[in-house]
Amino acid sequence: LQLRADLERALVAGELVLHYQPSVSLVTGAPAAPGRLEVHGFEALVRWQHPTRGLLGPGQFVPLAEDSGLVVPLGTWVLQEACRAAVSLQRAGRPPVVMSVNVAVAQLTEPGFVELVQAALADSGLDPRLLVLEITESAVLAGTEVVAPLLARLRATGTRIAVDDFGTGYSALSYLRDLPVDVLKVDKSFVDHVVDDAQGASLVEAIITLARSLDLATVAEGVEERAQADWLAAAGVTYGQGFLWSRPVPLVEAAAMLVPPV
Ligand code: G
Ligand code: G
Ligand code: MN
Ligand code: NA
Repeated sequence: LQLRADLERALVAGELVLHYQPSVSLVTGAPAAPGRLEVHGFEALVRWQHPTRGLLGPGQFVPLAEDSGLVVPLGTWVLQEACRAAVSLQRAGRPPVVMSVNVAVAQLTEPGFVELVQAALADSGLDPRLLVLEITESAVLAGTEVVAPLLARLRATGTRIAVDDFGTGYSALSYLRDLPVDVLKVDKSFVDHVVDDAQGASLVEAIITLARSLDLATVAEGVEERAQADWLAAAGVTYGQGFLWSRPVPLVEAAAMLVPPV
């Protein structure tokens, strides 16, 4: 496939870029200054600045990268770049925020991944506690016995672990008890129905109760409407992320969301 060779070249040529989508605190109440978001952190989301096709979203090439194994070097670049970006924000005088990075299962299970994370932290100087590694629920379910010890080793380095797309894996939930994780990212498909649908609301309430009992933070994904945000805040979801607050944006725009240097 042409795109595969293209993607290999793009990695080397520096055509991949990261955009950053903020998550905001839903629990601390006090709104930031008018027009400002109370940013808890950013999720790094990869894009491909293709020479002829324009800016491609991850949906257009991440699945291909997963099929071809290129997701491993791609993911390495994303991890390193996101750590550097987080540190560059701090060096520019911004308050420290959490940086979340999506990790494909092929990356996680590649020998040396834990060391790679440690090196990315050491090389950038990022505080490990500010790095969140997002693993999809389906990846977790695909191999709990392999994944659990890896997550434990990652967590021992000080990073946090989030279960992405939570609720879409139709899991028995028992895996959560055995997994060293910190955050549940409630999938948009649930968030979409909290306001207008009693059963949808019940589902999210159940997830929140579960998260509380396991001492996990929650992030509601894909929040698009104020009414959803209000419902989620009242229900006790910890953080929100979605177009209501911001789309994923380039680093300069992400920096501008944080309190400027004094
Ligand atoms: O940015 P967007 O909403 O189009 O992202 C679509 C999907 O691509 C999401 O599921 C997201 O997790 C995934 N994705 C974005 N960036 C990365 C990345 O750097 N690595 C991996 N493995 N997936 C990513
Ligand atoms: O699967 P993951 O959570 O990593 O993917 C995040 C994806 O969801 C990104 O591609 C991002 O662009 C998209 N996204 C984030 N917020 C919203 C939203 O409010 N609405 C929609 N439709 N997509 C969103
Ligand atoms: Mn994610
Ligand atoms: Na998700």
